[in-house]
Amino acid sequence: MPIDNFSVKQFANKSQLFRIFRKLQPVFFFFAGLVLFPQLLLAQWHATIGAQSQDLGRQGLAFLPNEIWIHAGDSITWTMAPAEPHTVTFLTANQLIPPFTEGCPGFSSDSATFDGTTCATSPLLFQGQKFIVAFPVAGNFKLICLIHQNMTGTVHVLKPSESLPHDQAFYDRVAQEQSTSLLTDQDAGTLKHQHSENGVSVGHGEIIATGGGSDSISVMRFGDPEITVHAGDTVEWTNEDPITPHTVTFGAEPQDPAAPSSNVTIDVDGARHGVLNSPSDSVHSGFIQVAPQDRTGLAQAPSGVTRFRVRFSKPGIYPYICALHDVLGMKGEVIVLP
Ligand SMILES: [Cu+2]
Repeated sequence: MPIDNFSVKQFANKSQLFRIFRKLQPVFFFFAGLVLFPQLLLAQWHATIGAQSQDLGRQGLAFLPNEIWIHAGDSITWTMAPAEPHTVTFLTANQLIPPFTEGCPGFSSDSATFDGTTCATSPLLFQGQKFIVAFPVAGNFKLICLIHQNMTGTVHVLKPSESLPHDQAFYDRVAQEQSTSLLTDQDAGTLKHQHSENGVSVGHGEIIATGGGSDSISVMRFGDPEITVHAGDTVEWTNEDPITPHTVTFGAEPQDPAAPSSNVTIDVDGARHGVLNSPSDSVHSGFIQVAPQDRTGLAQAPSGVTRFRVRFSKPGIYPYICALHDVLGMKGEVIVLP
């Protein structure tokens, strides 16, 4: 047989083999994948973070659902719904809750594994972003958001031999129900307290417990966004949200929103106080916020600074914002008549 002929035949055989291999390639890679990455066999669960009203003013600060039962080896993908940022964070037992700027410490970029021995947290997640956590071992793990207190949940990781109580369709339904109930809750949007004359409420909210943790709803709005007073009057802002800090900020936005500006003084009752002489002046309340909830066995928390007062000495129109939530539309205006 001429050598050329042989090569042609061999080539023909080879190309036939190659065609078969190409056809079987996806199957081959699938099985090779299972051998190399057995977690491909394991379930992927889905949950949502947060809910919001169309005007962004009402924020459901919650994991939806906030309690899920899965098998060891499964993973959960959380997807961000709202404009308000959140984190997906699992700390180790007794770990102090770190500031969200530090992570736990550090952040995992888009996925993490949590077995209870080393903490895991996403960075700040924004609308549309996803974060995946794999749970290789059985256990009951608390889920928190580093930014929002009272936004907690539980992941129950069972052994593969144990049966799961619910399927994904159940969780989708619960998430939808929890979201709707947060966004339509009537109490959260109602004025709860009597205000002094020229009083403006700063946000409202509520904490709602479920068997797996707590959700909360925050209305990121000034109760009376436009108020008219006279020169010489003082307006008093009171934060009525059980968790969320807010600010009352006139003029320049500070670098650090937590601290009041240097022209703020403290009244005898602990409220902060500023004076504005012209609409072009700046004054910033810093965070006004209720004290965190107390727990038996721990030192009580000091009373929170919930009030900010500003005296307007000259007529004019004084726009202001909450430096934390102006992107959600939390803005107001004081009209000062002569
Ligand atoms: Cu705010």
